[in-house]
Amino acid sequence: MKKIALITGATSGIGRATALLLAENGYSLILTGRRIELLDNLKKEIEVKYKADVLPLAFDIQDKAQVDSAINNLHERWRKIDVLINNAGLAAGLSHVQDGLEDDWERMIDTNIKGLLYITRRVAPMMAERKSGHIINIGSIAGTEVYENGNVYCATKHAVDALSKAMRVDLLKENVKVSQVRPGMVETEFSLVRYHGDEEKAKKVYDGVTPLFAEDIAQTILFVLTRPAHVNINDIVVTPTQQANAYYVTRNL
Ligand code: NDP
Ligand code: 8X3
Repeated sequence: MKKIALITGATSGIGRATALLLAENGYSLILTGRRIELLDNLKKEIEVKYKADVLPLAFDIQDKAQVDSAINNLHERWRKIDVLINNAGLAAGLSHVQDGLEDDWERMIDTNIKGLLYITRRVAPMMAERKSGHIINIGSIAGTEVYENGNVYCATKHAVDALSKAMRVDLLKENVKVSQVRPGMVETEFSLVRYHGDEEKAKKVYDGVTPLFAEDIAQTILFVLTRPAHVNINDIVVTPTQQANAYYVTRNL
């Protein structure tokens, strides 16, 4: 039987690229995000290209009731989730803490921390019961570094780092692997969302740099997933060659 992977935030960027790569590698997929038309288009693309089964589930991960209904109503054939990729997330705004927008803070905290927890709370018990599973959390280099104006986003990714470590301990006896993949700069919709749709500012982030592409992180996720049963990659950090860490980027300008 094909393995089932649930990927949150599959409508764009890293989640979308991972969906395509896992489909190519024989997985059946539960794909989530809020933009249902993008999920439906991706389902069609995957079915045509890879003949893989796809279940699109549109819901807002910030809303516990929506998460509940999506997971509790899963048909029996989709309940044996082998892989959970906690990818949905965002940065909103870049400003000093004294100038920050509370709505942005709440969206980041509710999505990156609480949303990740809501999904995990519902999927991890099914894995624990079967004594099998693999959870991959998408953290960030901002999960161990703090840069000016990044305050709350960095805090949410520090939380993902802590939760990844905690989940690995708590699920140890259940034979559920927990890994964290922590990217640096990846060109996706990330910067457009961070700058509230300002395309010019978003483009500038990648000026003079060859950034990572979503497919690079998808390949990393596939590597983490395909280690032998006795091997777990706890944590993996990936940056563009032109980025050393959150502070140092060299640009060809
Ligand atoms: P994108 O903006 O391209 O994708 C984000 C995805 O998250 C979308 O599919 C979006 O779907 C989903 N999402 C956001 N909010 C919600 C919500 N409330 N409910 C459900 N789904 C939601 O960005 P990336 O692919 O770059 O981001 C993926 C992850 O990678 C994030 O956790 C991000 O923090 C992390 N990351 C990104 C880096 C980068 O430089 N790009 C670097 C390090 C980490 P929809 O809008 O349809 O709901
Ligand atoms: C995204 C990378 O450096 O913008 O998590 O925080 S960074």
